[in-house]
Amino acid sequence: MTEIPPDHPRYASLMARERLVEGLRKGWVAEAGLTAHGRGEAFDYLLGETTTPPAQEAIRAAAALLLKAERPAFSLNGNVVALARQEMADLLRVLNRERLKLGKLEAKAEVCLFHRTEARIDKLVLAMAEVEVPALGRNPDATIPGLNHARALCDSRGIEAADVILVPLEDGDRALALREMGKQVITIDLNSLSRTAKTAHITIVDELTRCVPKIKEEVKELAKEGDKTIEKVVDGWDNEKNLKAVIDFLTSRLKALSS
Ligand code: PTJ
Repeated sequence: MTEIPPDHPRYASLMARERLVEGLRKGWVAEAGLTAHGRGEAFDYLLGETTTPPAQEAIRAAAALLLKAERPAFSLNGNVVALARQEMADLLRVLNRERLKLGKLEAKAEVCLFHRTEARIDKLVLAMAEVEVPALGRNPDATIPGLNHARALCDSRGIEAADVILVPLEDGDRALALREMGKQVITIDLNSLSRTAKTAHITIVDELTRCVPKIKEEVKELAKEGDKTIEKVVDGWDNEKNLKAVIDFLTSRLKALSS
């Protein structure tokens, strides 16, 4: 890994790149994952590399839906594991602790890849085991209808059984296929114009590593506030309105910068 000085003004961004390049070397990240990251970075730059007010609302809605769900699942790909496996593990632990208190089933984690190879699945399941998450994905026994074989494979105890699925950095096709299976899809995608962003029930337009700890904090907060608030947040959610608010934020920011 290239040594990045912590006082470099772009330290966080450069470290994220290093984690992905390292992930590619380890066989976690698909080659296309680097391009996907570059696209995300560009949108983050335009948004000011900050969690915008509409993103904060989406984070709260996502936390509420993850608490309300009967059988939530997290879908993990190469980029997500390389960038944020510890953050995802922490979120899963806190969510499951709160769900247990509510008498609900635990959320599952599953490695599910777009550019699927068995070698990558094995390495990513192992990478999650290192942060104490027993991720599914090694023995798929179900498929996501409407997708070609390899990228459709999933586990009947995880993604197939889930009513709510958190799929960060997802491809539009698969997000749609999951929605058509009747699932409520929560995504994290810096591109508010993407098909995934428009397809999901809740789109968090924020950077993955920045927003996952915030989802965790909202899970804790909402669990304290209780069922009524959770219901109210879920029922009041309007994804289209929120995506428009993100675009308004971006437009105002660019206008302010150009004047
Ligand atoms: O590991 P695999 O084989 O499952 O493949 C994973 C990738 C990401 C390569 C695959 O799902 C893919 O091609 O995704 P897309 O269609 O490029 O979509 C990824 C989306 O995530 C893009 O819209 C990016 O803008 C966005 N994105 C990239 N990095 C981040 C991000 N959003 C939030 N945080 C990021 N760090």
